[in-house]
Amino acid sequence: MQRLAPALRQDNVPLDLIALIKTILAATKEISFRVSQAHLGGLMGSTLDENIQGEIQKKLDVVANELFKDILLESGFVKAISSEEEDSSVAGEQTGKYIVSFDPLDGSSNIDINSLIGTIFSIHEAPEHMEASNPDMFKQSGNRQVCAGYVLYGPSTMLVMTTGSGTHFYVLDRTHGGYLLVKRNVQVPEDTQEFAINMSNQRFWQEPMQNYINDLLAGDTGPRAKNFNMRWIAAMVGDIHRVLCRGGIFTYPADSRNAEQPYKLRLMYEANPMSFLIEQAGGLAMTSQGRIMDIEPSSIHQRVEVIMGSKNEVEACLGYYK
Ligand code: AFP
Repeated sequence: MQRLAPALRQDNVPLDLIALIKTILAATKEISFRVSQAHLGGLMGSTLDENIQGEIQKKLDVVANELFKDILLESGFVKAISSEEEDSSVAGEQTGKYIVSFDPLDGSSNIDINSLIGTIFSIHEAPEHMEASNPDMFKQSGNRQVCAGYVLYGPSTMLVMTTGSGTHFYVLDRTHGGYLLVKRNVQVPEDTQEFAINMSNQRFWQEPMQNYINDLLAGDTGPRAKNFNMRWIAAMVGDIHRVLCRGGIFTYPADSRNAEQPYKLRLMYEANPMSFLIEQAGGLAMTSQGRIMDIEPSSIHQRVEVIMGSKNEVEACLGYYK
């Protein structure tokens, strides 16, 4: 099995980007260890603080964020970082070539039940002319990502990453301490009989999504003429990993629970990096209005509608919005 750096060199990834990726992965190895020890290390449960999203932070959210932030800012490679757990961007080196957006621990509600969680990251080039303290550097579409990935802290610690030359799977080999390439050029099957959505919000969805899901639920006697299975992990990393492994459609649609905020998932450190991975694996990553990666962001914590996964199923879903 190939080690990470030679695999990246094979894809002609620039050396400074490889160095940044290795820095990110050093943080994930430490987070992986802390996650495995959380019960023993007193890291279960919540803090008393809320993040900018109005969510109570878990102790592990805070630890993972601090680890990620410190290691990235000390590296000298990054001009700024933005995180789900930080109110605004945080300046790094003015000469840093890259900016990194991340969700240090996605799926926080799974922490206390010892279930799937992960770290999601997205890398863009830093605009040279801007000050490191300027959060406008992050207003770049997903199309301009130079690397995106996630690390899933599951039975194996897995890295799934793209630098624009396909989506590849790596596994953390604890015997030598590095990530090894286990699958190159993952392909999402074009068709599927599996969907992922939080069904408890059904009554709040818009009509097209109501109609689409009703037709899936009608099974082989309904208009789709086949039975569908449903899965929901409540951590986008886990749900998207399943879609990359065996196909499926994952959606978090607009809903009317909060009139001011119809979307749940965050563009910069959830939807964009996952879209890059899914598209590089032959899937589609859309809102009901167009490609997620075409969106020009207006703020770091912007939220977005998400419909992604197996190409033919995403197209079938979008057909209900026409
Ligand atoms: P947190 O990491 O803030 O807990 O959120 C996880 C998440 O953004 C995404 O990973 C899940 O798909 C989604 O929320 C789960 O949402 P529900 O609470 O509706 O299940």
